[in-house]
Amino acid sequence: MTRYEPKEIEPKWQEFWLKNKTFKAEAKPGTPKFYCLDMFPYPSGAGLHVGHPEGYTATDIVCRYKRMQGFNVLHPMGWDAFGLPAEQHAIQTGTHPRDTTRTNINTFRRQIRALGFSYDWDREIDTTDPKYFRWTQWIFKQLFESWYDSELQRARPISELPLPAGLGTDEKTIRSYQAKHRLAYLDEVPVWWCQALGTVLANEEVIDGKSERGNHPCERRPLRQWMLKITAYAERLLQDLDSLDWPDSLKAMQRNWIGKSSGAEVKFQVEDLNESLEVFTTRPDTLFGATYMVLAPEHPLLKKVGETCKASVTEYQSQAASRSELERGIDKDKTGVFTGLFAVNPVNNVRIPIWTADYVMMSYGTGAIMAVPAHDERDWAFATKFSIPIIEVISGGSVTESAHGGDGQLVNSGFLNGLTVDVAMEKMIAWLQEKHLGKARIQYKIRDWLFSRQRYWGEPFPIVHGAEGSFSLEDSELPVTLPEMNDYKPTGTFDPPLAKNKQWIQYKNAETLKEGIRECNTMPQWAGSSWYYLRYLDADNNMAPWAKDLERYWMPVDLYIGGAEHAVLHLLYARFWHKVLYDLGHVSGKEPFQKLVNQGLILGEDGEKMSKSRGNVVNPDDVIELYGADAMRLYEMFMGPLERMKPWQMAGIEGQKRFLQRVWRLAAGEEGQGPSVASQSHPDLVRVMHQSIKKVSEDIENLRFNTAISQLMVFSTEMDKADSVSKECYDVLVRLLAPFAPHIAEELWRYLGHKETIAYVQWPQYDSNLIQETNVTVVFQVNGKVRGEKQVEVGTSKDILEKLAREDLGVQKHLGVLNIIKTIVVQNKLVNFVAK
Ligand code: ANZ
Repeated sequence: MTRYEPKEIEPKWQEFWLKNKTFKAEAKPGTPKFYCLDMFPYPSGAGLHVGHPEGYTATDIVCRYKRMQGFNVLHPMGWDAFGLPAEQHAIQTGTHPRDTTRTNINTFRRQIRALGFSYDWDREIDTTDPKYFRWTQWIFKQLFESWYDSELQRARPISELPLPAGLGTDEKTIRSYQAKHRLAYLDEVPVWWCQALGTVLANEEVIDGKSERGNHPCERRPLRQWMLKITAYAERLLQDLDSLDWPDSLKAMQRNWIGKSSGAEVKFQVEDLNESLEVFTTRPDTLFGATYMVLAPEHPLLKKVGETCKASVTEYQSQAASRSELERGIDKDKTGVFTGLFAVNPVNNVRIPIWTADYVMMSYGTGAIMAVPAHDERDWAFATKFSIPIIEVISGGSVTESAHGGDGQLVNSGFLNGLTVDVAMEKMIAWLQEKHLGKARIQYKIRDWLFSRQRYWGEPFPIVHGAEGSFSLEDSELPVTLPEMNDYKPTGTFDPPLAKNKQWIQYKNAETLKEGIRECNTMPQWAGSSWYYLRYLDADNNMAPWAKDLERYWMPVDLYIGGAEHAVLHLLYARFWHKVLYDLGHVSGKEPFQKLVNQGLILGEDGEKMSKSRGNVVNPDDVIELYGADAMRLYEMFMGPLERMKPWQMAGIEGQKRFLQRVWRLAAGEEGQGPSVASQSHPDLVRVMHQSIKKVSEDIENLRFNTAISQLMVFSTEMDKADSVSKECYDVLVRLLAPFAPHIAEELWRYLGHKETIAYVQWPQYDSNLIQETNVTVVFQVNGKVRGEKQVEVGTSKDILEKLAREDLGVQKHLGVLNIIKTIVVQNKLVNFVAK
């Protein structure tokens, strides 16, 4: 072959790697490991787009580099393949979601392989494969069979849950007590019901009261759902963030989502009813300023509202039900109605009215607040609108004009008067605690994870509902597979599609004689992706989800790259499951992903987000056809810093192709005769070579691929220009290029006379003595402005530098008639004349 023909060499090497299992990874105790993970794709019908290979190329470069550095690298790929589109396609066409999914996976696999990534394909996983989801069900079982011991701060087997004295000993009673404590539990919760999709959606799947997918209206309905007790892990999920090498912005998003607030719980007595009302407040110091209370419209106490106010309260409740919490939270125009009830402020026995208003959410704190209009903006707006008294208790603002949320001294506050906010806070909590009227409380915003979906195409739950309560199936009964159905449509009722299969839902075990009705919901798509990184460790294991020694060897993930859209949910869910597995002794570390990086979005040529409707989607197949996979890989990395958002420009790939052609001509020769080798390179070229090794290595370590590629360009240009180039120089160039453009590198490695794959050839080392430049450019300035420059030998003396500067024509012109009052000389850098 004489010319550079990516179409010939790329498929050839891809086949070679596959056939020889070049990238097969095996645990080698004693050898340093590197586990590098990509966020696995959802294999959509549209196929790969150029955004996918961005992250995959980045990890691939690091993996190939690490292998050449002697690391034992694990680099797997798989498919996050459950999800709505395949099911909707099935509803429309009758094609089984399994078939659609298989077709899509085949397309994705072909496209990914065409980019030459160094995956260990023997570890490929598919979340919809019963061999995989058997273990997703097994993990669900672990959650179901555990409770959280808040004293020991860890999950424990449900059999170890202490039962209260006098509970009774029959199975049904015990099961019903345990049910409330399991990490996976059933609860009647207000959920988002979407009539059009025929399913319940999670909070995060509903935006402004509309489904994220399809933009259909949704409403709040109480429904029995599987919940996972992620709230029990809130503090650990928060604390352990500190130990992770993740972007600060991402950690901040997780912290926000967890939303920790410290404050107090305060008990108010409700007049005429033999009941107390508890509130959560972050400002117990302002208790003397509480002039009314607010119940969320869903608060149970509203059932006790008297006849006079009943009608208006009920009407207000139904109005609030149609609004999302987000909307309710940000609405400036406060609404609400008086309940007719009064409470007594425990600090001064003042009688205050109880209202209901939708700016208070049932899902947070206790669903009720003490309102302090002088110091809380929302309360101020509300009190002003409904003419409720505003009592200042912190000095320093003017509360007739707006709420004063800042610092100050306590006033109008009895035993707190004169104190600062911080001190008053502590003193009030102590006072409440002593009088048994309240106590310090930490509150988190994070909610338990709504874990069931009314869909067909998801993992069935390994759960049966029997006469004595719900129980999980034996490990030997897993996987619970999906029954064949010819109708995937939602039932239109709250029943999931699986409930239509009357035969499947009947469960009876001939051996144990246990019987009941199978759980008909399926798991959300998050389930499979919450632990896939563990299955890669031991993808074919039929006895266990993974072998423990393999987990100990490979985990944690050393580098995880994926899209920023997964900053919160996926990463939080996976961390949560990992911690549960850690508590139960199934994994050895507390956190799954040590270092995480988000790649930036690749935009269309028009600078807009790529989308089918805009018609600006670039298909990798087309790019590879025109320029080859190596050029595409280089281009995606050359576009700009990995984390940055950047527009695609087809013209940019041309440049990469030309660069590769130059390298080809150098190492393969114009006629394919091989490189022209001299016994020694010119010292200048040797220096560039060592500089390149250093720069490219450091840049890869820091994921600065764009500048690494620039350096490779500089190096190849210098080789091109040089009269004599040694064999070593060619060898180094090709090795440095190998992680970025592996196909051409393998091919050229043969031209350079080597027989083995370049994948495991040692990464070149640089000699720091040879990096030093012998010449430097020194700049000459007049009053700080550069007026000239000169190449001089490194270490040229100050005297000579000053002399050279004075001789410089540019300097002379700008000095003119001025008098030099000071001369500053910095060796190897500059000469500056200060002149008047
Ligand atoms: C009295 C008070 C006085 C408050 C004051 C604030 C300022 P974060 O930081 O979000 O935790 N609150 C409590 N539960 C609520 C609910 N379910 N819905 C809406 N608001 C609720 O805020 C906690 C504060 O938000 C609490 O402290 C409470 O108002 C309100 F000068 O109590 B505060």
